Amino acid sequence: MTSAPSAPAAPSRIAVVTGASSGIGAATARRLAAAGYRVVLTARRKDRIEALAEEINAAGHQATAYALDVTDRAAVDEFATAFRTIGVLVNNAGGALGTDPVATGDPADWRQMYETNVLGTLNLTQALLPALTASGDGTVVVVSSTAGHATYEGGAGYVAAKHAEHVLAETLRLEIVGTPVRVVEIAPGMVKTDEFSLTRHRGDKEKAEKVYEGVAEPLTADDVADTITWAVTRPSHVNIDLMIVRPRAQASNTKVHREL
Ligand code: 8X3
Repeated sequence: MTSAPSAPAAPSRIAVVTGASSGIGAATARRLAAAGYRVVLTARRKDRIEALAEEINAAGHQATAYALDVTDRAAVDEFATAFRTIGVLVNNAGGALGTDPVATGDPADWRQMYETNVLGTLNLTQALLPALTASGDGTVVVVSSTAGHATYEGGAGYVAAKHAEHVLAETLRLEIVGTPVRVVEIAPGMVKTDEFSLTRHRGDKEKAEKVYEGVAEPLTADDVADTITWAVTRPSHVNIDLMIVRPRAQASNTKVHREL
């Protein structure tokens, strides 16, 4: 006998996606909406998520936009009051700032990366856990990174933050076992998006592009969204603890095949 629903049991189930204004978050919102979720798009950039919600609704799916800074705990708590139950929370908001070594990295960058990646995930997860539990079948997704599983020179503050995010996911899974909530960690490697590398390199396009130089096919945001959607749409009793997802050309954080 098989049981592999590819859509949520109740079509009205809600999926909240953070960092939905671009990249992996936007692609995940599109895919979860197509899978039958009512998607709530959150990000700081209201115009972007409103445009994406319009696009999703025009395609016959359901989406709403809610401007939110995941580091603002009061705003996150206020946001959470809108939900009695939700099916899925995708903690995607975050990113990297700089490639400085530990010896000279700016503590302000480290703080900001910790705030967005780790405390942002903590804020949303704490605020929405009651609604996820009340759904009787909730899923928390943590979009971490391969930087959360091994380090590399210049990774410093980002690697530290992503390791913390990984540990948050693992600890939460231990603590809430027995409740109807799964914790799924998706750890992408090299993904070429419009903004990740550009933000990390503070707007320097040349440096941002060099990251992907000669790599035949880095992952796309949609590749990762596909993986997230697959994990979320497994039968309720199946918990995909962790998936490390890299392009074929990348064997580790530092071993990348480049055709130059
Ligand atoms: C992004 C992957 O290699 O830039 O999370 O750390 S990497």
